[in-house]
Amino acid sequence: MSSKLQALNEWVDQVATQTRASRIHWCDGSDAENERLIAEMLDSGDLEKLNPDTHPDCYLHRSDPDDVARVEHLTFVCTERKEDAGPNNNWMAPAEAHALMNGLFAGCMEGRTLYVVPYCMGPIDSPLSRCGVEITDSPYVVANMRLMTRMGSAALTRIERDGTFVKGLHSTGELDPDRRYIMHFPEELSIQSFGSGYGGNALLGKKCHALRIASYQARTEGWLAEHMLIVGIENPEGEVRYIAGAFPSACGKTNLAMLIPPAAYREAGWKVWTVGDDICWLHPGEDGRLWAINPEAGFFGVAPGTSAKTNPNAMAMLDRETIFTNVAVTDDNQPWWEGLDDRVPAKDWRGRDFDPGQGPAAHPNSRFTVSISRCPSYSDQAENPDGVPIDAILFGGRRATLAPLVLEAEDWVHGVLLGAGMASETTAAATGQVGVVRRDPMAMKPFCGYNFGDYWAHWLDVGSRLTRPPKIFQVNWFRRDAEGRFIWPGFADNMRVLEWVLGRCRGELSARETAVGRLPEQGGINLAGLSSAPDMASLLEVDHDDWIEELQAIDKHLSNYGDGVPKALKDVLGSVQSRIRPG
Ligand code: SAT
Ligand code: MN
Repeated sequence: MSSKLQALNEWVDQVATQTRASRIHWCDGSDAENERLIAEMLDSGDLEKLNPDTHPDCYLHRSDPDDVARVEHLTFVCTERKEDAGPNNNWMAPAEAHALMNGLFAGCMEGRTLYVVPYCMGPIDSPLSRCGVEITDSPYVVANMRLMTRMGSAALTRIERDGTFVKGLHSTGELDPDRRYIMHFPEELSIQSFGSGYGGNALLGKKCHALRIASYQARTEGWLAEHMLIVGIENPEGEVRYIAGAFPSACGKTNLAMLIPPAAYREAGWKVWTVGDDICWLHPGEDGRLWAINPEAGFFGVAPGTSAKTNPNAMAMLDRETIFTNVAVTDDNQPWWEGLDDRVPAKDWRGRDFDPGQGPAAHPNSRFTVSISRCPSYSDQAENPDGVPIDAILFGGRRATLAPLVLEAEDWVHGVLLGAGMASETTAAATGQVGVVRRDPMAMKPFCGYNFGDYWAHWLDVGSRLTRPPKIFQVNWFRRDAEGRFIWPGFADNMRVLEWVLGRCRGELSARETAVGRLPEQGGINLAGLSSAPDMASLLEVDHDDWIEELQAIDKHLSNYGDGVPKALKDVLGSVQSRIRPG
């Protein structure tokens, strides 16, 4: 097979020659193709079948133990000018990066099949969608891309029509951490990834295309590619309003995206609809609003902590047609992870007999891959080619102190400052130390394909073109008390904060003005039905001394990004600083 697009055929031929691939397979995305691939992976040991009675069509993949998370220190943005990549990215000159990658890819597919994976990010018929082709030698990547994107013949037809696509070249190589690189060439709309089979490093449609390359492309085309969930909230009158929310990896985006409201809300008629859990492309519409699509078609969610209590919708979709990566298994071969229930697993994520002395049974970054259409709260608007209109944007982090439960920005520019100043404790989604507070602007620190200074200027530019911009809020579900316990119950109860947010958007609720932004009035957050009232005074406190330090730290952080940082952002910071007094 080949395509009607000459440029695509030539690229595939060139890669096949370079990598000396033994076979070429053009993926059509069909069930028959998937079944064949799964059978091959069961044979090769890439996959194990899970209990077919409890989990039909579910499989377990065990990664190389050194290949279980994104590798930010080996991820590069290769622009001609170093300033264009910015201090937020590792940079390498394109010529140097190409020379390095050419050396790694030479002959790397000898004896292997080269899969050509055409995919579309976003609904196939949406003008907001963009396509790519991933060449990979990993059947695991093919099976995951089939769940995570619109993959196969329909995407290829669109690519042939568009005449353009993002080129992604991937090989697992030898899975040697010393021969591992994830390279982005935004000016060429191309990605090259070698030496890892892990999600964010290898499923190139996700972070590599839909965030790093797309954010760069979005800047030139006047839209935003963001690390955000998209959720629709239906009120008792049947009106649905949409919220987009940026949170760093492993901070509960998936749980929030498929939240089931607390009983008191459900009884009153509130519903939550899932549009996306990780990535959001935002386009200014002709009506002056911001319209969002989810470029993905599936979830690559964190397994540990997912349970009937924290995310019942996820549990309902994970019992069939799911690929699990690095989870543990019970003695009757069901997938298991910490926080699921009180069973004791038989084998850990590495396939060893479970021994609590050797650490957690499931890897802390173990994942499930499942089609979004299996989600019980899947929104009927998720396939709308126009996207959904966004009323509110949330910027959230994981912060034990300082950041209140919710804080509303005064306007778009102040909201962009809240996003730019975001900080969060690190998680297991990336290799490195866990639990250290780091600045993670718009939760895009690992994913913005260009200089943050230019990125914030672009945010301001997009805002200036909106006559009905969404309101922007900062949220923090993770505040802790003196004993280190979470103060806010989180999960389903985050609905209470969303209700306040939407009440503000509709202009129905008043707010308390503070030096750093608008907070709920006393009693403003609906606590009906909670068995014990959380300490709202602590959750909504604004400690001036802490904030003075925080604003100084934000000032310093902004100045790391040089001359491109918009003056308007520094002016708002200055005006917040001038309002706040010690004590
Ligand atoms: O980077 S992944 O897509 O593998 C997951 C994440 O970190 O959000
Ligand atoms: Mn993510």
